[in-house]
Order: sequence, then structure tokens, then C-alpha cells
Amino acid sequence: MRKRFSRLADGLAKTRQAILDGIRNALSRGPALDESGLADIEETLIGADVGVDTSAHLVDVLRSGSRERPLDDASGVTSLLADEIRQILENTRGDTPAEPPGPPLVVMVVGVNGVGKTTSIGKLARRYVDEGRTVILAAADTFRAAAVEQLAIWAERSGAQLVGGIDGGDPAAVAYDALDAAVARGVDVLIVDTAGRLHTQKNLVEELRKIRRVLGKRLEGAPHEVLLVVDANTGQNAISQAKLFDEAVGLTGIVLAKLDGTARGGIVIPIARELSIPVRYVGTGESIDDLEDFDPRVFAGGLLGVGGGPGGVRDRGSGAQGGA
Ligand SMILES: Nc1nc2c(ncn2[C@@H]2O[C@H](COP(=O)(O)OP(=O)(O)O)[C@@H](O)[C@H]2O)c(=O)[nH]1
Ligand SMILES: [Mg+2]
Repeated sequence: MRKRFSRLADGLAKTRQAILDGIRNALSRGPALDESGLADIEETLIGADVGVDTSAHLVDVLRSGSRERPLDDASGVTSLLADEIRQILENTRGDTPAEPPGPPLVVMVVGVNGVGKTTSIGKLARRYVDEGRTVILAAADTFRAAAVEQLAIWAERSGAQLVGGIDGGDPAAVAYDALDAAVARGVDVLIVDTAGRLHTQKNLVEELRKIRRVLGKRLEGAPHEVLLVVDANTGQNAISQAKLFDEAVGLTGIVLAKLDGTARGGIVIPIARELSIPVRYVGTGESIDDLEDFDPRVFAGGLLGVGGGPGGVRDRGSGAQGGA
């Protein structure tokens, strides 16, 4: 467990560096944080992709904090920010979706091309296999010839079965057949890979809706999870992606891929605050084990260098704002 948590913190290293530099810089302007320092911090947060509105909100929290007690050192600033960010990340629309009464658990994965869908599916499959569960991957991204091949490689690596293979076939039919096979074989988990781009956005939305519909037709309640994969480097465009896919198919969670190596890991904060969609997993590399559970407390602490792991972020102290 420890290792998983620290890798999430490692993935945040560049973002953390940028934010901490900004905070130190802001504090160097005077004996305590003032309006020009707050403006510096706001700019730093925007640079880490926290978003304009959410950065302004976080700076407001610092402003009220500094009225209670002058903020004259970095730890006062980081603990207030970490606390607020954790609350934003926890305060999303729902808990982890309940597992269905019986197998299979059906997970549909969506997102634009190149964000890391297929890779994340491979990693997710490995986690289920490691838990002793059987997994089918459905190759419903039939638009690109290479997509099925790539998913087949991940199926082999993770120890999952693969359904699909006719390039250019009907994606919804592949999804249906895969669910059919999962039910017939008593498989525990079905993960459906989907296309990220078609001739038009309208086509894509309709296709994803159709996949969703046929899954529900074959098995009541399916898909139980609809995960959007977001590339941590995407910038503010990730928010419009989340909005679009949420309206199209209704998301239950986000997979934040490619957190390793980005200085813009703040993007999940406006997604949580503005769209209320929870982050479920974080991708921290290209290998099969590079997928971590998302923990708001560890993320907030890792982003600001507060605490060292689970429970490491100090809880709201005496001077900080109370209430949830
Ligand atoms: N560094 C890094 N690369 C990743 C991660 N996830 C995916 N990738 C890479 O991103 C590229 C696109 O991934 P792919 O799964 O094909 O994206 P898809 O088009 O959404 O299915 C590949 O080169 C992956 O190796 C991650 O968490 N970290
Ligand atoms: Mg793919």
C-alpha cells in the first residue's frame, strides 16, 4: 500500500515543485502574505491547471485565513490549501459505484484519442486479475485497425481474455457479444474499450450512447462504471472533454493518466469542483503496474508537500476554517 501512495506523490513531483516555488516567491514579498503575494499564488495555481475560477476560490480561502492569522510561512499556506483541495476532491457526486449483485461487473472506458484509454484498461485488467478475478476486454474501438491489436497485447500482458477483432465491425455489436460471452463464461469483469474519435463528434457521441444502451439491454444495470480517461497534460480542455462525455454517457469517474512527468496535475481539482466527477485512478507511467487508486488526502498532500502518506496531511488545525 505504501508504495502505491508514494508513487502518486512521485507523480506529482513537478506540479508540487512549481506550486511550492510560487508560494515561496509570494512569501518573499513581505513579512506575511499580502494581496500581491496572493496574486502570485493565484497565477501559480492557474499555471498548474487548477483553473481560473478554482484558483480564485483557493486564494479566497487563503485571504480569509490570513485575516484570522497572518500567513508568514510556507507551511501555513500549504496546509490551508491542502485542506481545501482535499475537501473539493472528496465532495463529488458519489462514492465508488456499488458492485453489481452478481458478475460480471461492466466497466466502459471513454475518452479522446491518445489520452491513455487502452493502456489504462490494460493496467485495470491486471489489477482485477491480481485480485483473482477473471476479465474480458472488449475491443469496441473498431475505427482504427491498430486499436484491436493494441488491446490484444494488453489482454495478453494482463491475463485477460479478448473479445472482438473484426476491424471496422460495429462497436456496439462487439460490446454486446463481449457481454454475452462474459455472462456465458461466468467472467467477473468486462472492460469495454471505445473509440476516441470518429468522423464527427456527433457520430462519436451516438456510438458511445449506442454501446451504453446495448450493454444495458443485455444486462440490467450495465455498464456499472463509465470511466473517462483524461491526459494530465491536456490543460483546461480536459474540463470540456469531461463535460462532453458526461452529457453523452454519464460518467461515474475519471482516470487521470500520464500524471508522471507533468507539471499540470492540478486539473482534477476544477473537474471535481465544477463537474463534481470523482477521480478514481491515476496513471503514473507506461507499465502495467503504473495505476494507483486516487486518494484525495494523499493527492492534496502530495500536491503541496504536506505530510508523507495516508493520514500524513494534518487535519484542520485550530486556526483553520471549520465545518465541511
Ligand atoms: N507516461 C505515461 N504514458 C502513458 C500513460 N498512460 C498511457 N500512456 C501512453 O500514452 C500513449 C497513448 O496511450 P493509449 O492507451 O494508446 O491511448 P488511447 O488512444 O486513449 O487508447 C501511449 O504511448 C501510452 O504508453 C501514463 O500513465 N504515463
Ligand atoms: Mg486506444
